[in-house]
Amino acid sequence: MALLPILEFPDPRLRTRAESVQSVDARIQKLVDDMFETMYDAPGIGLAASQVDVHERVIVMDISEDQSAARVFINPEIKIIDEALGAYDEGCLSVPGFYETVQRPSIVEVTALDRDGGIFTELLDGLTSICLQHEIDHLEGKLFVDYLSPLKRQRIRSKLVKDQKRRT
Ligand code: QAP
Ligand code: CO
Repeated sequence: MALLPILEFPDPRLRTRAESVQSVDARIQKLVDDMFETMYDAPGIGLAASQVDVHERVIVMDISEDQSAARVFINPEIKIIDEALGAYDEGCLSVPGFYETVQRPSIVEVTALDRDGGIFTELLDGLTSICLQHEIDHLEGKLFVDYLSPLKRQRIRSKLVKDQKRRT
């Protein structure tokens, strides 16, 4: 297993639209395992392959506190079941140190492939639903800061660029 470097906003590579996975083979399974290691190390609750500069439709998630609820979504498709929006203070490993309220539909149905390539359909609510929608946005090149006002987004951008310059 390997820790993968995480791209940070405003890196333009985060704007890439990810391609569908054609076959869930050993290469994809290794990517999934490396993504879990990277997410748990951070620590985070969700990670899209786009964030580690792999532009394929792979997401890992674990919203538990003890690494007991690992989930994999490959080529996820969601259907909004309830249009009612819920607000959640979202963060992102690609936007470290910032949490802002975002509104999204609360209940979705997802169809995806698992780590073995098996297809499943599941109704999701709560944080799992919010997190999956956030991660699917990554696969489209979209970030949670895109839902904020231009002023807030610019402030976050400036602070992160400054941090990134300090580190290099
Ligand atoms: C996405 O985000 C998410 O700023 C997953 O300094 C989060 O795992 C979706 C993290 C909340 C919905 C609600 C963020 C770690 C982790 C940071 C994460 C940080 C260290 C974020
Ligand atoms: Co994110």
